[in-house]
Amino acid sequence: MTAADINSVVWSEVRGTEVIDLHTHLLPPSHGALCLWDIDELLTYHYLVSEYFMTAPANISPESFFAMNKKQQADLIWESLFIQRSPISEATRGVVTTLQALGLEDEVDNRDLDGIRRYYDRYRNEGLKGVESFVEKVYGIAGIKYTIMTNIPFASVEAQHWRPIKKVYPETFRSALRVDPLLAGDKETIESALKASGYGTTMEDARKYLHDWCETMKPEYLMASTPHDFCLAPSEGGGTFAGVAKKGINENSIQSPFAFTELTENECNSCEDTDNMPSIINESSDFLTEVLMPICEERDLPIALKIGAHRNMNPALSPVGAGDGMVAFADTNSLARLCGRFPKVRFLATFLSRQNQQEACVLASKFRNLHIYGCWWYCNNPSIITEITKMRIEMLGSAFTTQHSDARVVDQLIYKWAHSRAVIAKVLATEYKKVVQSGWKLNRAEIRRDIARLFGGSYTEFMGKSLK
Ligand code: HDL
Ligand code: ZN
Repeated sequence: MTAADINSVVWSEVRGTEVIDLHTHLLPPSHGALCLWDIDELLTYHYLVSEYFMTAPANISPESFFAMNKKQQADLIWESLFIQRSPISEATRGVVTTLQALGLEDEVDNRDLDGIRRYYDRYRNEGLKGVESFVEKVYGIAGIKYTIMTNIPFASVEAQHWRPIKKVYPETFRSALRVDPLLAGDKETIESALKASGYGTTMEDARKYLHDWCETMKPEYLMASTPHDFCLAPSEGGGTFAGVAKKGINENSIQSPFAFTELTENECNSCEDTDNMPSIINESSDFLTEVLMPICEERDLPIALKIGAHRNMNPALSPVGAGDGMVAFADTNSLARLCGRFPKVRFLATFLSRQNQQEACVLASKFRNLHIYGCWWYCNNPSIITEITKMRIEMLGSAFTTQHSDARVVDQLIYKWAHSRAVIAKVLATEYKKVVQSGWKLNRAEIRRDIARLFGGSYTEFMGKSLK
């Protein structure tokens, strides 16, 4: 194969491979209003809300904006980011990519937002069947084998679709059981969820709660986004969640003490006030070692950790999640300790900080129970995807998963995958040319095999490899 051959072969193979989307916030049409789709949802994506507020006039406050309905919010965002300015950011360009792929070039050329809305009305007017056929169309355009959802049992608005009657939904949506509140020692959320479901609030109750939800949801994996910082509150005693936020380690459950920084008295006091409790994850907490890890081992269920986000950084923008996400450099040693301490548990991990990406590759090459995936959130931009993918190929070959969409709106699958495929294909072509120049002869079948691994095949192999 010549260099020119490689470009065209890699590009066509990347374009043609069906992907497994390891992480999204999508929910199926059966979940009603929780299934987000159409132009007004696209335009009010929290990334665009944040971008809008960088341009909004002073008399539009977040409060007044969030008091508007979706259509009014979308009108403001369209006018500001698409009419008064060119849509050159990743999230605005994504809307253009999506609309073009849906065949709306005339409406886009005419900047005809209401014309675009009329396109979507055609699906809406067919009710559930219309939404299902729209979702099917998007999966086809985006080349999706299946997406993995983010299912949160603590959110009653979602739990109602699982219990008492589990809604039927297609195999193209797989579940992932999100346990953030449990790891962050968010005792109010935990206790109210446990009590609301008729459980007590001991560790044993938590185990039963999690086992039962695993039976209900049959998740591909458990998941939690954890902030970058770990700290160890002085031990306080107590065995229920009431103590989790304050509790130190349970000496019986920790064989080798982790490196930790002792919280000072006043810092620890702040832990008691859940409103101001820092988003800490107590890596030595009883919950982690006595509830979460045992369940992952017992059920041979991997856990996906998304590391490095500070939540609620700007509460004014938080109603749609736009206030989240200070990118914090995380201590990857905590992940190393978890992988080393629980060798039978398989960990999937992705970091929010660009600065953590190289360490993540090193960890993945040291721990066979660790799989690195995706370019998460603020890393999900062409410039960063390029850098991360190149680094991962250099260090991990094809034993990782290049991308996940993190989509919240079904239509976003189109642009998030189209943009990523283009960037990843470019990086791959360069890497293949290097190996050909080094004297390795390649054929299309081998390139197709490697690309299938990078877009979900390595994940499937990792998930199929029990370490118990
Ligand atoms: O924690 C997460 O899964 C993040 O992806 C957040 O949901 C974030 O708000 C997001 O949507 N990023 O793309
Ligand atoms: Zn996410």
